[in-house]
Amino acid sequence: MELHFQLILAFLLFSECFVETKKIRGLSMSYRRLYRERKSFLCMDGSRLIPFSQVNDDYCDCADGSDEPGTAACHNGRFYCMNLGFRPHYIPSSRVNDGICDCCDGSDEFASRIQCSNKCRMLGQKERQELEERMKAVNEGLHLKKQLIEEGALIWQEKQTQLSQLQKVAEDLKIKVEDYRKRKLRAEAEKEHLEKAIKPDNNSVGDQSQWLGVVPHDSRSKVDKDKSSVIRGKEQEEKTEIQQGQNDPVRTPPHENPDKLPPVIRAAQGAVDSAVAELQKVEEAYDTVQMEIRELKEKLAIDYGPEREFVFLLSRCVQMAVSEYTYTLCPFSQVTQKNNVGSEVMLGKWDGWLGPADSPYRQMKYDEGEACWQGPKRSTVVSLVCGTETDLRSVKEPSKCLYTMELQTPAACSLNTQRRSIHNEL
Ligand SMILES: [Ca+2]
Ligand SMILES: [Ca+2]
Repeated sequence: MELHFQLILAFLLFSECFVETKKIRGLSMSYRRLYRERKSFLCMDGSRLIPFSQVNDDYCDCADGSDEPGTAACHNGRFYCMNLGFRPHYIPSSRVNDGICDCCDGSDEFASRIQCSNKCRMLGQKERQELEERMKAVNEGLHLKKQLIEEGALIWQEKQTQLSQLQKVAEDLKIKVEDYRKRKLRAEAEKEHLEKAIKPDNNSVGDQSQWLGVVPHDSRSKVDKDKSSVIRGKEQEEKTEIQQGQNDPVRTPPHENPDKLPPVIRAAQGAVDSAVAELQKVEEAYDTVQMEIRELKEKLAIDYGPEREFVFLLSRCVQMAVSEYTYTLCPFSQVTQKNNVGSEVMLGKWDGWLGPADSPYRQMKYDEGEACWQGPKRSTVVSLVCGTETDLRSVKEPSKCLYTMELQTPAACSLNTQRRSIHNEL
């Protein structure tokens, strides 16, 4: 009796299994509960209720194809490859029994004229090996990243020191500028004083009258005319003097020759000229230093990542040759393209990070490059990927005037990249 019961049970289980295999073919585990044998089946999109016998009966009943997960009856259906040992995935159900092995476990060709061998284990092994290698690379990258962070800290320190040195130089130059301005004013006052002292009156028109109005307009340096307003004021006076001189027939000298100036005035003029030249020199130096300070401050204001892991890139430019062009990326500065005859085109200046909110350091944007012929200004997007070297991996021009680059660097490695790469595989 008991044996008989067991036989019945075994038969029931077997038949259920048989029914199950037929019914649930092409379904993932999570979907199976929706296909439990009942009287009727509700299409996934809720559009129709059909008798359960019409599930996988090789006739498409549901508009969304959900009644035929295991056959090719619905054009929009999908078949689930279990692929044990590898990655499960869906294929369009039109590929079921089409004579081509699509699932690595061969399950899509269950009633086919061809025999598919199960390649899942082999594929899985290969993939695990690749993944392991990639993990190793990420770990190595993370190790290298630490060194780059240290290198970056030194560069950062250097820039800070450079800034305070430049600021000190600027302060000194500022004092010098003031000092040289005063010197110039003194020289001018001295000259004026001398001029007044030996200026002849109208009654004694002699040789000396020739130098009047000959304030060497042309011999004075250009700078003198352009620089401070003080000088401009003086020049105005002098010009007036010249005009007065010119209007007075007695005083107009025959030739404007500075050599005819009394030596003492000539010397005073020389002193003014050299004071002007010296002032110009220190003013130029001051402007240059100020510009360097501005540029340095701009560099120091850039976001170099939570651990300043990208600072080291300030001292690196990377290159890649693609057909007749050489592309150069100087991170946080600019991107250029040089052709084989040496002419260079700017593909963009550093604009900022472009990555998504959760990982902003995955992309850089360089824009405002040279304009294309009859087109927009060139721009470049650089994607950063984890690698054991800091180098360009690819350069492309996906659309006109827009360039994309892939920069691999250990600085882009993170535990997240590690997780992401695993996630992508599974
Ligand atoms: Ca059907
Ligand atoms: Ca197939």
